[in-house]
Amino acid sequence: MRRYSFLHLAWQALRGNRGWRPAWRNAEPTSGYEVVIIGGGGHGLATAYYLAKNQGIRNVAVLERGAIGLGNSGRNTQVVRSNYFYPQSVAFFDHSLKLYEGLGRELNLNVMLSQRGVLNLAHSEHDMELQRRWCNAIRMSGVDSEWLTRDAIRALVPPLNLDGRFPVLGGFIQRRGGICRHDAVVWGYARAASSLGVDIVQSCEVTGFKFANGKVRAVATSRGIIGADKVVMSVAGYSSELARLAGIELPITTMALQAMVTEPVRPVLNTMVISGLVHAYVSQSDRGEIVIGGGADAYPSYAQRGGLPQMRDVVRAVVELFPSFSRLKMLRQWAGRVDITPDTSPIMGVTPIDGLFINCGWGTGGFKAIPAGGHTMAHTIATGTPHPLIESFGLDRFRTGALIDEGAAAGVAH
Ligand code: FAD
Ligand code: PYC
Repeated sequence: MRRYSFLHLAWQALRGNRGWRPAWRNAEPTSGYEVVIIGGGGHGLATAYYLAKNQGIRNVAVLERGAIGLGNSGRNTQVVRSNYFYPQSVAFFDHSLKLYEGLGRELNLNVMLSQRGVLNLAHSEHDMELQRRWCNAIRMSGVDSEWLTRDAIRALVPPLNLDGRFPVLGGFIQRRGGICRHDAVVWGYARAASSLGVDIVQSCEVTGFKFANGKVRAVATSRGIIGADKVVMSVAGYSSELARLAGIELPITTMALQAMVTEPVRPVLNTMVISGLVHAYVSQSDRGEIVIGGGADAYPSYAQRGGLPQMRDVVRAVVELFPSFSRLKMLRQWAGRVDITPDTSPIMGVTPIDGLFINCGWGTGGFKAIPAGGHTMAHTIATGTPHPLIESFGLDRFRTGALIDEGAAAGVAH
């Protein structure tokens, strides 16, 4: 991999930028691999990278049915944070945030991490009570979280209307939380994995599995049969459909989650603000656009577009909270298919089939988990034993009942 550096940038500029090489190899599939990863989103690519780098397993293919990063990993609103409720979740997501903090250097690509803080608003005494408990729970797990008074919030977020239909009584902030450029994360992992020998195979859809003696042997794809000692499913909203081809029923519901951006304006908002009551959140992108999102559309769907009622509700809530934003023109709206579990926590680890692993159930919040998801899944695949940080997130919890109900901390409603 040619390292990106200031000198290299200057040299390319002098040559009229004609010397850039593709950042990763667009590989042709071979007849077989030690590990096949299905899904070229952030999780699949990060898993490939850590398999190659940390576990020394380089005979790996990432099979992507379209182009890498065009699923949810390229459609999210880029929020990173580790302010979950239960200790297992805080430990996992803070591991991810710490990896994000060093990711630009690790991948030699600027992932534009901006730790501008993630602020949750409390609109009633009930909200205040629950959010204080949540804020304390995060602190008791050893992660930063800070209670803010109304006045502190007023100073931090000048355009926020604290006295409107949804009065703001207080809130809590994770100052290490923020925004990170989603495409750069995908491209960075793809480039680094490819340089370590991983084959990234695009336009290659997995359509079935081949098993022998209870063990996975190969995957059937739109480009033929590809052998594999181990296979990982990292396909987000398609997880239940793909797992069904392997005879596994997943407790996943797929829904559309949408987001939108306004025209760019000068800097007015330097914090990511989220309101669980009205199910809406906003941040300002580096380009100046106001990025707006809310909860998932309230019905199962595989359509990669959102419905008008949800869009209308989210915009209505945002202009109540930020009246000046009502003057902005909306530029774009889009949606992704999100994979939602009953307890709003991910599913990571082994499956009942020898050699078949799973990474899914990220719902509305798996972008922030990409580094830790890849890191812990690589360990799990290499050793056959779940990494300690993901032991509680196994598929078997839906049989044992040991659920980790992160519904309230999942960021947006679903
Ligand atoms: P994806 O990126 O979706 O990748 C899965 C890939 O699998 C896709 O590229 C797909 O084409 C491929 N695939 C599917 N089936 C097959 C097959 N049969 N064969 C081969 N390939 C296949 N999370 C946050 O943490 N913060 C946020 O602010 C945030 N905001 C969001 C906003 C929106 C609008 C959306 C939609 C999601 C948001 N998320 C957020 C969630 C986050 O984007 C996802 O949880 C995360 O990107 C999932 O990554 P992934 O790699 O598992 O899935
Ligand atoms: O998981 O933090 C999150 C999130 C914010 C917006 C969408 N998901």
